[in-house]
Amino acid sequence: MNRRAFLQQSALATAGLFVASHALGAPPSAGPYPYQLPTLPYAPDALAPYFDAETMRIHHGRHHQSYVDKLNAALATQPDLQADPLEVLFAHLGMLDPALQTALRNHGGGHWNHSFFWPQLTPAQAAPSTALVATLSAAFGSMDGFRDQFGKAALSVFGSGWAWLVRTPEGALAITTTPNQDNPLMDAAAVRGRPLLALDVWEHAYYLNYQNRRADYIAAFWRVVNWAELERRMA
Ligand code: MN3
Repeated sequence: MNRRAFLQQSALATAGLFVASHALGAPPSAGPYPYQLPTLPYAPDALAPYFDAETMRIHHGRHHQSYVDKLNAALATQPDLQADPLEVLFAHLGMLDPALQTALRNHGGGHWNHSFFWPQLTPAQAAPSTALVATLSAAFGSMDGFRDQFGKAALSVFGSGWAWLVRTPEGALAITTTPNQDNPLMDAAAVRGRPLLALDVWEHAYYLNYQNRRADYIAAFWRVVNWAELERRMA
C-alpha cells in the first residue's frame, strides 16, 4: 500500500482515537522519528519501597531503551512511516507487512506503553479528587470496585502483558488486558479504546522485588499511582 492510500484510510478510520490522543496534550509518542527514551519524571529510587530502584533502573534504562532502539531500527528502512504517529500505525497494523507488524507491536508498543506508564506513577501520591472518585464509582460501583476489577484483570494476564483502563469509542470506561506489548490502540486488540491507565505485568516490572507475587506488586501499584495524571487524561 502506498503512503497516500495508507494516510487516506488512516485519516478516516482513526479520526476519533487520534484526535483524542492529541487532546491529552503531548502524546506519549511525541517527537519525530527517531524515537527517544523519555526521562523519568522522578528519581529511580523515588518509588521505593513499592517499586524498588534497581527494578526501575533496569526497566527504564534497559528494557524501555531496548524497545526504542529496536523500533528505530525497524523504521530505519521505512521513510514513509517515520512521519506517522505511532497511534496511527497501531490502528492500521493489519495493512503493513507481517515483519513490520510484529516489530511495531513488540517495539512500538513497548515504547508507547512504557512512555504512558512512567508519568502515571508518583512518589508524592495525593488522594483522588472527588470528581475522579465519582466518575470511577459510577462506572465500577466504588473506588474499591474499580481497584478490585482492575487488579483482577492484571492478575488474569497469563504470561506477559498489560492491564488497561480505557475510554471506548462509545464513551464508556472499560477495563481490559493485552498480551505482550499490545495495547488498546491496536487494530488487533480485543477491546479498543483510548488508554487512560495502564499496569505493566511483565515479570521484568516486579520480579526482583516481588518474585512471583504479582498480587503484591499490584497492591504496591495502588500506593504510587498518580491519580492527578489519570484525571488529566480523562478530561
Ligand atoms: Mn515493562
